[in-house]
Amino acid sequence: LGQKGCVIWITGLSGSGKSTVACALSRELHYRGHHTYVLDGDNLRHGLNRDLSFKAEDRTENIRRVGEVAKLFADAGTICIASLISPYRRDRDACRALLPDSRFIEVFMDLPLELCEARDPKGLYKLARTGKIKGFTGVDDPYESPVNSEALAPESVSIALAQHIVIKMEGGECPSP
Ligand code: GGZ
Repeated sequence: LGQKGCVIWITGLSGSGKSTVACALSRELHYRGHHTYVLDGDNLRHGLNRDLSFKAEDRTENIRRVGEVAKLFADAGTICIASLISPYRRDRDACRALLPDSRFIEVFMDLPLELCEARDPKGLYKLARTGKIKGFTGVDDPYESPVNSEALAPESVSIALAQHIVIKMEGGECPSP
């Protein structure tokens, strides 16, 4: 670690806490002397990916681009934290395939839809339920949960998660986060 970068890919529903964990993780790793950079799906959709919609093929292109950019950061020696819904397993696996095994860590924000919807931090689920947003993930668009992600993370354990990931990367024992 330190010289070699990697990608930490955080996937999960809208409102599951991906950005919060990405931020906490970045701080914790920074505090431990690592270079980090956060690629956040929602932010990137205002710039690099502003030409993309939420239909399936555009989501796939969104993930592909971010996967490639994340790989560039990792190649440059940075720990790149990507937080995107990334709802399709195949797309996430394609990003994983860009990096050597231990250099891609998938973190699943394993929160039930009901909880994400109850939080509804931006009021988007409400809009989706009333038909004002079409094709919203979890409502009328699919989310394929990871089957073998490296970590599960309710956001309350984000610091423990960061430690877990650092230990894993440094090749030590891996206590549960
Ligand atoms: C899902 C949507 C949609 C639809 C707008 N479906 O919680 P947020 O608001 O801040 O983050 C979500 C963000 C998703 O962007 P991603 O690039 O991560 O998505 S994907 O990986 O699927 O390409 C949400 C908002 O955009 N948003 N419309 N229809 N989320």
